[in-house]
Amino acid sequence: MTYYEVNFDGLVGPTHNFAGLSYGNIASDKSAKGTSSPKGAALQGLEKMKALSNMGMKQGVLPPQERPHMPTLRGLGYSGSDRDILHKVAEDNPALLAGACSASCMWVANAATVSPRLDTHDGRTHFTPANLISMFHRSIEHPTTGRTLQTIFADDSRFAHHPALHNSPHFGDEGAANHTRFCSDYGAPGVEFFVYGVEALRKGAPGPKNFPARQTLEACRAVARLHGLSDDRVVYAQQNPDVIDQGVFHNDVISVGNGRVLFHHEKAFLNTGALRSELNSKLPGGDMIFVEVPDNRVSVEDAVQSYLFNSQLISLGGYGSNAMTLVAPIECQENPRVKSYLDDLVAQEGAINNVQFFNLRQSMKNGGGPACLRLRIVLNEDDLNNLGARVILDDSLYADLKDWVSRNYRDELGPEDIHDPALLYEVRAALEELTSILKLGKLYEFQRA
Ligand code: SUG
Repeated sequence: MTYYEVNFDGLVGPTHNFAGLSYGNIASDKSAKGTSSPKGAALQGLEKMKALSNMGMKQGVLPPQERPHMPTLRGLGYSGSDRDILHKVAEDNPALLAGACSASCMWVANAATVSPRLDTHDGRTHFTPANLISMFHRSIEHPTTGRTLQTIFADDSRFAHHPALHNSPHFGDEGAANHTRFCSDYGAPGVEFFVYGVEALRKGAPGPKNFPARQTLEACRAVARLHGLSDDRVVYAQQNPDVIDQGVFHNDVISVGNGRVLFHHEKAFLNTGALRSELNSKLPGGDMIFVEVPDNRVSVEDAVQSYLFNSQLISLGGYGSNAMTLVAPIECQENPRVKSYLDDLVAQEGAINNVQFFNLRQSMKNGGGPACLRLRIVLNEDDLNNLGARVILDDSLYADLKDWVSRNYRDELGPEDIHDPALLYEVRAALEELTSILKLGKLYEFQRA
């Protein structure tokens, strides 16, 4: 049976805005209080999905969440009508309202960690939604994320769903942004690679000094245990704390992997030599290929500015052909040092022999590049035929979603606009329609009330 790596992209939600909510994420900080374009953002994301689908990739879509999130505000003690609550929170604590309004669930690389059945103890594909405990606005995502994944991957003979890890900073988990699976074929057992920022329960363990380490070793180990991965096919590696302090808040800002290839910056990890030999010794059926980008060609600053490593690394024409394509943000084409490095990389005709640039500026302004927008899930034909919703992109779904965005999204959203109760009603009407386009049933709390 053929297995595919399916990219599920987060559909950008109607409240996409620039609130400067993520400490340690330089782009989010720089864009704070600017005016966003929710419609532009959603269409940019859809164009990337369509382009990948046209390239022959299997492409899925994950729905946005209800924002502002009224259950969060009610849970924090606000009461009355939705309109009263929004008015009161805007007056009391605009930062809280901004957190409850963020469309951050679009970055589905942080939605969950997924281990394909080829790697797990019970032959099912396992999902653990990320608790995203480091940032308030993201910590409210996981209950809906879990429900969404359970709705789509509903067949419990194929799929196993775990709740998010403990709500404690010691178990800070940011999902697939810090997890990569290497394999010699998507349908063969692989080695799962977990990258953490700090070992939280060990006093004096190395970690960043300025910005938060969002992922802990304890969280990585817990996910591996829950998914039933065997120790001889898991590798844990620590991110270099210095790069976290330079704005690398997730490992997918400094490295990306696919198949047997790890494309990474020279300074990405704390102990590169050790992780290389461990990956090589644990990868079933083959050797790894490391493509290391030297600091004297692309500095960490350039990597963070251009999001070179937040590219998707994809195998066109299925796994096996060595030709991999890098799906990169347009900022990489505009940065002369990154562009020159990429020109040389492609000219070498090594593991990565093609680069395609995409305009995702709306997402990029909040620190979300091509790889942040996608969650990779290895599925076979039977899995694809047994999904619980209409989420695989084809021409007709693309047309429906484009039409839905064009009719329901605002062209612009300024910092004050999120105080407008009309936005909540627009979002709900849009999501109601979306659940019927995607055949998701009553996914959202407001539909169940
Ligand atoms: O968690 N930005 C997101 C970006 C996530 C990127 N994901 C990956 N690297 N996989 C974050 O920092 C900014 C929202 C704001 O400032 O309005 C934000 O949440």
